[in-house]
Amino acid sequence: MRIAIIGRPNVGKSTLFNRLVGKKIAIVDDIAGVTRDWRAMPARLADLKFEIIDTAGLLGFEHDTLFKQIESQTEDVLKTADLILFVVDGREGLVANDENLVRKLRKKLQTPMVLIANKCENQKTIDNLGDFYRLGIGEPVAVAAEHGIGLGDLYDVLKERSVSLGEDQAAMNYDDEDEDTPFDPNAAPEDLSDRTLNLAIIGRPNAGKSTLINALLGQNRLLTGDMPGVTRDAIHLDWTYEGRNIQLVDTAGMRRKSRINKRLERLSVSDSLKAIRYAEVTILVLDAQTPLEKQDLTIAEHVIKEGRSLIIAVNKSDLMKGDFLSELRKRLLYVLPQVKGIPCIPISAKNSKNLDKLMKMVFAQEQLWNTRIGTSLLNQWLAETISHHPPPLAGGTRIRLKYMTQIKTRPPTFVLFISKPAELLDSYLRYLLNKLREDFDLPGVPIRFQVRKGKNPYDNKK
Ligand SMILES: Nc1nc2c(ncn2[C@@H]2O[C@H](COP(=O)(O)OP(=O)(O)OP(=O)(O)O)[C@@H](O)[C@H]2O)c(=O)[nH]1
Ligand SMILES: [Mg+2]
Repeated sequence: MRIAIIGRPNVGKSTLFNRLVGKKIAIVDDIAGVTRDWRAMPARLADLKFEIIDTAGLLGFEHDTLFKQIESQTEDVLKTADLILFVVDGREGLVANDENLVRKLRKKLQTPMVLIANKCENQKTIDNLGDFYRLGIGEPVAVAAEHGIGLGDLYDVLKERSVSLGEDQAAMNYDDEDEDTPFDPNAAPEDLSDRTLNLAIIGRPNAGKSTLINALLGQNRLLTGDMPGVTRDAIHLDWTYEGRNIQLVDTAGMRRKSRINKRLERLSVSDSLKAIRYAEVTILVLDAQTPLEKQDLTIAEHVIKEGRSLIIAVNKSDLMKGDFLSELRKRLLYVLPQVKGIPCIPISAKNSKNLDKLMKMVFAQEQLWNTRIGTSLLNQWLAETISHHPPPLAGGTRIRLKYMTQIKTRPPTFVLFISKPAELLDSYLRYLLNKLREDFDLPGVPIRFQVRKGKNPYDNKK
């Protein structure tokens, strides 16, 4: 069963959505019009499982340039719903826009509606709900989403509706990731084709992130616009590309911290940061007209620190003339020296240009991110590398690098056992890392190096 939440701005739709999903997914703030793009998530109420859709508040935005887009996208998703929860503000009472909205919806859809009166934490509010019958969509279910009040009554209504829909309660998938088998660096490369790839699209405001996702999906799913800050919530979208399941994540553009003074923008940015943490591959979208500004680098550094795979898409290349790319690639080596070989691809989201190439790169980087290097090969390499370029002396004695092994992938992580970790110079470690990247062909992959004191832990002889 697919259930959509709808209503005027600021009646508490996203709060109800979060309550039913059981997590604080949607950004909630006490001003009208926070939510813009709609989103769907698995939800449950006791034993009832369903999909819940949060939508932007309609009406009251007549002058907003985004409003036409919001309206048409909301309409698209409402057509796919089995049931609509029409939310009103019980405390405020019936207002004209509630009636206008019901009328508008009724003209377009026959979908059954349930009336939800939110913000009913007081008995007095509940006693005054009489007016809402005038909406002609039945008895209001009194709830207070913020406090979890009235969910029992909501359950009864939904249960009844789900029975009348003939719904079988097939469990919706909650994606509980990751088996905890011990890591084996000598195992064969993992087959990734059955995994869902989590791909986050990140960047500064107005770089064209949402436009890019719309182009990939081939539909107008996300709001776009020629002003910064269009996207607010990170939006997860299921997509299949060349047989591969992908979860695309659109994120709010991230500005410099010092420029952010509104609570709402802070919430949006922290949602974007969270999306990066859970992503496997990230596409950093740059605006070709102003590429690699300080903020772009801050975002890229964050991705690298989180160990996510990074690809740079230079967007709006349709506005550029000549070879703007080689200069950019040169600069990239110099401004992000910690990861050599980050792929950098010119695209035009607006004209759907070069997107296949971009996706090819996504899969290639994902594969590299999952690289395993067998232990004996790695130690052979270590011995050779050391003999070509020995580590520096520390206090007159040579530091001995004893053994190296990979302890995980995603990102590739290596442990180096050495006689005196504190004395190994960063510059030598950087040398090893770059050499490893070169010799094992790992361009653009974040690689982690841990240094530990000790002998080869697998060598029991001594
Ligand atoms: N010329 C040109 N314009 C583009 C391209 N991609 C996006 N745009 C325009 O750039 C503006 C911003 O696009 P969005 O997709 O809304 O940008 P965003 O990165 O999602 O922005 P926020 O959600 O505010 O962070 C819109 O006016 C787009 O039409 C492109 O490839 N070429
Ligand atoms: Mg956007």
